[in-house]
Amino acid sequence: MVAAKAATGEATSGEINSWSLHRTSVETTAGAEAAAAASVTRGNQAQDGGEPRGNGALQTKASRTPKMAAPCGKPQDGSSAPGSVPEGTIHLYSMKYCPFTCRTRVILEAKEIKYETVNINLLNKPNWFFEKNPLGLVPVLENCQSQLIDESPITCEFLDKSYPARRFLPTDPYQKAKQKMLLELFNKIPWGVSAFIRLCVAVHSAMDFEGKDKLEEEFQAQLNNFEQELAGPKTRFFGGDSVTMIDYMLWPWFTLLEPFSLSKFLELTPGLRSWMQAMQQDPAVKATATDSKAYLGFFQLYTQGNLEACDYSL
Ligand SMILES: N[C@@H](CCC(=O)N[C@@H](CS)C(=O)NCC(=O)O)C(=O)O
Repeated sequence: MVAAKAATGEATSGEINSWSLHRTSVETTAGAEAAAAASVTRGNQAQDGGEPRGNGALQTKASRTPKMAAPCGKPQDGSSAPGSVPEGTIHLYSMKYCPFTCRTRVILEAKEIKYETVNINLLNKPNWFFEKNPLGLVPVLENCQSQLIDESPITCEFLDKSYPARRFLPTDPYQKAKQKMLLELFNKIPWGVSAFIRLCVAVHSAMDFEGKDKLEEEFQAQLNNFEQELAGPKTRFFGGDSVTMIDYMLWPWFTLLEPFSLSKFLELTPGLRSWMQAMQQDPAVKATATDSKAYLGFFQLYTQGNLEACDYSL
């Protein structure tokens, strides 16, 4: 029904603008363009009481129970920015499946901060989002003073300092430096951050390709390095015997092992395995967990450039 409506071209010119932005970064297909229109139509439908989706759909998170609501009056459509941030809350510009955003979300949850999620369709970004972050990347935080903070580790440190009731970054300068060094290591190593995702996909999807054995060896070696980080001090978590910032910074990538069927690589790293089990018990981790099936559903659409991807299972 939605696609049929989209095919009739009922989108407004503002909505079409945001498609043009999309065209600069992602190759579209006719199917994907129809999907773009579908997402726009759904945004309009949301204003009439349907479920708000990406491109500015506001999701209020006032407690641990997720709840869809429109704190600024009504859900936003693809072309208009959400209203100003009410006092006592904070906006998180997000994409459900983004591991960087997961870092920020898990800290918001762990600190029980009241926040509102603004879902951004990263394959069909609204113009106004570039005013929040000229790079067009999520996560971005916006507080009620209209201060904008991006880059996931910076958003997390900002939250840690602004809401100090429960601190996750060590106050001891050396311990803090150690956490930052470990994060840098993670960012730099071949499987760090987005390379990690590419590697997951390569190992998962290609049955056989040149260099696969070497890739798997490298992957295992890097996991072993992180195993040593735990084995050396014999602690349960990377920063000691309770969860700290570095655990939350690394966690989102480890959650990808299951959807990409890479958990077998943990057979040789018992420390990492028990770290993962301990992390899975953490209430903030539980509150932000994404179902493996949903992740793969999103990923399949995303890699096809399907503009519905970021809305998958929202
Ligand atoms: N270094 C940034 C990376 C953020 C990032 O790459 N986010 C991705 C989503 S997972 C994004 O916004 N991509 C949109 C794009 O590349 O256009 C951080 O740590 O926050």
